[in-house]
Amino acid sequence: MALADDQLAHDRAALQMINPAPYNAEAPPAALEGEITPTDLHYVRSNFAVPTHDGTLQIGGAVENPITLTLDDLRALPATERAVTLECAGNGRLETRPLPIGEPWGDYAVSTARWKGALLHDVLSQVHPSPDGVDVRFSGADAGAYHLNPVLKDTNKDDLRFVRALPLALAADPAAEILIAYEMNGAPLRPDHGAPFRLVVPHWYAVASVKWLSHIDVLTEPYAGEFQTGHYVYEWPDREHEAVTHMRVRARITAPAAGSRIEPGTHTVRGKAWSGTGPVTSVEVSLTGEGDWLPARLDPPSGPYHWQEWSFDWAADDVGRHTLRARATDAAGHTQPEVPPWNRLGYGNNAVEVIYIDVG
Ligand SMILES: Nc1nc2c(c(=O)[nH]1)N[C@H]1C(S)=C(S)[C@@H](COP(=O)(O)O)O[C@H]1N2
Ligand SMILES: [Mo]
Repeated sequence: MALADDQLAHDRAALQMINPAPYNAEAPPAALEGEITPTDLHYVRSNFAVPTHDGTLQIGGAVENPITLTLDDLRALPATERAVTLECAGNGRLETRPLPIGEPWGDYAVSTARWKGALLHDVLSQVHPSPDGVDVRFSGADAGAYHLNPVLKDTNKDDLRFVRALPLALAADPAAEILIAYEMNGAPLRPDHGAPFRLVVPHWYAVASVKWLSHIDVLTEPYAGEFQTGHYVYEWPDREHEAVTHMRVRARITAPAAGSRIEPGTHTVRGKAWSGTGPVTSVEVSLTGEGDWLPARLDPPSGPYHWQEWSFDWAADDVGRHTLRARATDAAGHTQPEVPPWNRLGYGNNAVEVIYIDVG
């Protein structure tokens, strides 16, 4: 117990804690600098305390051949390793107006790690899902009291489990490369990131990537539950609600640091851009408010599921305060809006980032 606490304290030391229990923390700015975020700097989002896990994964429901797998069984399957950008759907909530309820994430609930594991496809093909299968349900080992609305205490629930589902057609698709991951950046998963194994669903907001995975069940009816149809839904004021699925296109500026002071001269503005409906095809920079958008250099993707680097040489010769904006567009034609449409729970805020830099 003491050992586990020491490990958790060590793992959490470099993060910006926003809630101690359940533990939620943003990444520091350095997490976005490299191509891969070191594990110590990867953001953490958990709805419940880190659970104990019995080390098994039970796969059943509407299947011909239910099985129970251990970590060793998963390791014995062909391994796939992919760099995957995970972003919380609530990232950017703090800039949403009016401010919604929910964890007050700034803009650092996003990180990229190398995840290694077995393909979900390979595991599902061992159990032979029923042709009537519709959804696949993934249960975490974590459960507890859940504050549906911290203001209205009477909406609390005493005992909820973290459960999510994906359509069977997606879950069983080998091309989707959904992983049951047991390694992160070359080491066994740490407790905050879902040890001993978790789902990693590329391109989706990270709520789909169920940590501490304990059960997988094929369902013949669409799944409904708190984390699927209660939360993680875009509640638009003026149109049908929609499920939170793919990450929206987004660019971040990583250098120069927002609010910093730099010497006059030419500086390279750098950043990252990603999209769940990507790849990103262009990033543009604006040096004014209303006005021209100038093309930035965009590195080609070095893998299918992670952020791309971009840069722009800025002749910052004039002393004074300057504004910088960066806007990404993806292959599906999606572009970042200045002001995304508001939704009640504050998901998917991919507004164009605005920073200022003082020159001189
Ligand atoms: N079992 C379980 N899985 C979970 C969650 C959770 O609370 N419980 N949170 C989800 C959410 S909302 C996010 S953003 C990601 C965060 O993954 P990370 O903590 O490894 O960054 O885990 C997802 N998987
Ligand atoms: Mo999230």
